[in-house]
Amino acid sequence: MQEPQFVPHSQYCEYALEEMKKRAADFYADIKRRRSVRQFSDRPVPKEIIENCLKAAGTAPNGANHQPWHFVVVSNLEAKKKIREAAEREEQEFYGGKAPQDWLDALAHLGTDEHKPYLETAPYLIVVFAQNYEIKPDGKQIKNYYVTESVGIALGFLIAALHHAGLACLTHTPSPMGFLRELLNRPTSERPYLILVVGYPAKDCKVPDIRKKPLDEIATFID
Ligand code: IYR
Repeated sequence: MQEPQFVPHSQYCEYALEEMKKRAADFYADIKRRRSVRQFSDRPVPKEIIENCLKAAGTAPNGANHQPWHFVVVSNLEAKKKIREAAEREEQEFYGGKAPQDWLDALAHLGTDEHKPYLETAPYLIVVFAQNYEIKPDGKQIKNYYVTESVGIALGFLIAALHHAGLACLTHTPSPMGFLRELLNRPTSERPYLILVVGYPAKDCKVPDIRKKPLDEIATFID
């Protein structure tokens, strides 16, 4: 067993209370402007921005620090086309009878359907994979822990980082997503988790008129 090694937490930065209050309020004001968009511009985005957002995602807390995620960044048009075609095939089934009526009813206000042109238009598709286990170069299999939670947290960091940089994104989950593993040549130890569509919103982009629940509905304080 490995002995724990500790170093001083020298990067922690404490703010004065007023500053802390302002930072919390400012962060909320900024993140609440974020919207999932389904109309993307094809304007290119420098890869460096995506790389830094991914580095931010990679700092997420996770099970046993195994970092059980892999991000495949697809900007190649042919590859995006293949993903679009496969995703639209799944969605045609979903909207054409596979999805139960209550699910379709729940989605109605978003105006979604089987057409996913943004999978081709947006400059980047970040395909997120969850690693159920890791195969080390010597062939040894390492089990991962809290994989779904860990990848969800990293994805949250990624979405916040992209928004902070000034980009829009869409969390897209064609179901089932098995085709992504084959298309992107990922090992069987990984399962496709989600496609994050990333870019600038289209000039005439519209978003659904929806509300977020107020604090008293999402939180309970026991003082
Ligand atoms: N994957 C489908 C359906 C869909 C499901 C949920 I839950 C959403 O919040 C939105 C869409 C699609 O992308 O159309």
